[in-house]
Amino acid sequence: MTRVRSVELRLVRLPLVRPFRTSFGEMRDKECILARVETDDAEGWGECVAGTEPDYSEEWNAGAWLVLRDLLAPALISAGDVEPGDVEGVFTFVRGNPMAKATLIDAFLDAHLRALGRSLAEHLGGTRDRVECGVSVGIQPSTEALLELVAVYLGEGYRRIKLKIEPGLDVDRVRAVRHAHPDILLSVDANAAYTLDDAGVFRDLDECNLLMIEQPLHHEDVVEHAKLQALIRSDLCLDESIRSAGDAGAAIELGACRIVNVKQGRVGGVPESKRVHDVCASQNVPVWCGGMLETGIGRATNLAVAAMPNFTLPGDISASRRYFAEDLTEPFELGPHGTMAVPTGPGTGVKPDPTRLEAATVRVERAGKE
Ligand code: NPQ
Ligand code: MG
Repeated sequence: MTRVRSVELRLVRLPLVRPFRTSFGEMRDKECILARVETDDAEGWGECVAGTEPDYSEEWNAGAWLVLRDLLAPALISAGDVEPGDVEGVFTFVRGNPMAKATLIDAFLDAHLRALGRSLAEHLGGTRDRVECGVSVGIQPSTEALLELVAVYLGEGYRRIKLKIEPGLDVDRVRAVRHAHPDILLSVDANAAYTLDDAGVFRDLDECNLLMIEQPLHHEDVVEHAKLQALIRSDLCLDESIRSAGDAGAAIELGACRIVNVKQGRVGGVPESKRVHDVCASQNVPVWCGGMLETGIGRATNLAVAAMPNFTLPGDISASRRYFAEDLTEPFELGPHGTMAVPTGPGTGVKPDPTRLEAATVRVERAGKE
């Protein structure tokens, strides 16, 4: 049991090395909230996966900032002595807002594990010390540019290529990549841009021998995904539609997907991501670790999550240099065979570099006593 003395919120901005375009828009910078939680025993860090606009999800930085500052941080501080298992309960008075909640749930867990000298991966029952890395390739201005970038990433050793698609920029582009690389693990992610009327697109994609098709349809519609899954051979994977272990169990029971993308922030934190992992494992549904172009803080968390045994497919966990000229932590790099080492230090095993953190900071506010 320990008491949270203070919570520091920080909005940071890092330029991306290249723009990242998805079916919902283009990003040139990564902008996110970092929380630093100080307890009686240690400090911990959490990274919020919300973005600058409510597009991927209904949460966004401006809203998450207020939820964190005015509701969640004060509740955590006034809760008195707590353990990691209590924090989700402290936050149930706020409905939804999983990304904001995850920030403090993870930061408190990090502080708790640092005080104990235990790593997050060990705490989660991780069974591997390196994880396989994939890369998510944004929509490119041309097929030629796409082929060039895919070749660069394959040259760096990535084990799986995921292509972002949207209506009109799908079958031809995917075919071209498959033709150039007949044997790679290749998947696509539509970020909810299609409807069941587009089933023909997915029938055509069946010919491309894809590892999976991620979130083709509306973010709230699992029934339609079940209908689409029945029409095609490729495995569907759900991302946006899965916000909890309950959602995962329901989607699997309905036949809406055969693979699940786990993002700790989307499901409300590391503890719920373990529950999603466990539900999927019990149904023999493989999972993999999604990504939100996190800084090194969030990436370290993702690596620990991906060390759990049912994470059997390569994650959207890429090297720091795929995203940023300079990360906030020591850079993460790809090692042999496109794998990355799971941090072994206490908690997430990483902390931001104070100078780079200061340089990236747009805004800071503190809640509670120093
Ligand atoms: C996905 N990630 O799997 C997401 C899309 C994404 C690596 O493809 C801020 C807000 C940053 C939303 C980065 C990848 C984001 C974001 C990526 C969504 O669908
Ligand atoms: Mg996705």
